[in-house]
Amino acid sequence: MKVKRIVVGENLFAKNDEIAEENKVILKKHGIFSINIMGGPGSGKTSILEKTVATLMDMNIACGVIEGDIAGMFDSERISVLNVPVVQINTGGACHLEAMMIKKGIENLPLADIRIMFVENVGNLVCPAEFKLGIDCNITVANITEGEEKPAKYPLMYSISDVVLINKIDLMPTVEFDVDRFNAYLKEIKKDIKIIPVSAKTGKNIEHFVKYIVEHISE
Ligand SMILES: Nc1nc2c(ncn2[C@@H]2O[C@H](COP(=O)(O)OP(=O)(O)OP(=O)(O)O)[C@@H](O)[C@H]2O)c(=O)[nH]1
Ligand SMILES: [Mg+2]
Repeated sequence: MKVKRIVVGENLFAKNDEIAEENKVILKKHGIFSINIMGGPGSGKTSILEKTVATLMDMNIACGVIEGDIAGMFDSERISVLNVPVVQINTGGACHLEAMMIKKGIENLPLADIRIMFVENVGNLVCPAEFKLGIDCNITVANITEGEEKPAKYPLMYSISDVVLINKIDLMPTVEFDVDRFNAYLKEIKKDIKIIPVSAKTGKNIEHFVKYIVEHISE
């Protein structure tokens, strides 16, 4: 008998890519610039988002946020304090967001009222990079307590990122972190990647990230 072969992974990614394209079309139609924030658990994604969204709101640039977590409402509750529309997606076990989840998030945001849509992906340096979402800009949040070799160990996430934020630089005096080595590993993976060292705690250099976003809104 003839054996039928089904490659599940390929089908899964093809369907995901199709929905990602639909997301892109919907966001473009509404003139929304979208940003996918990835990074390891606890790297400071929500903390950076809090500072960045607050600054953008002060500039009268309306934001919406999709929060991705395996479980819990912790991050969406933190963001909702800023008075911006926020949707919490609980993946129920999946270690990443997929295009269909973003589609559902988009359906629950007031698209006519927002200019920038942030997505905080599930804290993970691997899987989020494998699933296209239909988002304009990928950000990886690294932090100095993770060690400087992480770009070399998790190259995919860094290779698909437009910007890397090196967070927690306020801890520099107490943590051993060789910035030059980190940057060198990163540049090996992606020569033209933008690197911004920040501290979400003190707010240092968050304005550089905001500037990058504002410059890209109209593109
Ligand atoms: N010292 C210092 N601590 C920070 C900084 N940014 C975040 N933190 C702390 O790091 C911890 C994790 O921060 P979160 O913003 O929740 O990190 P996250 O990446 O959103 O975490 P998950 O969503 O769980 O993956 C919290 O205790 C923050 O207060 C920083 O710039 N400096
Ligand atoms: Mg978070």
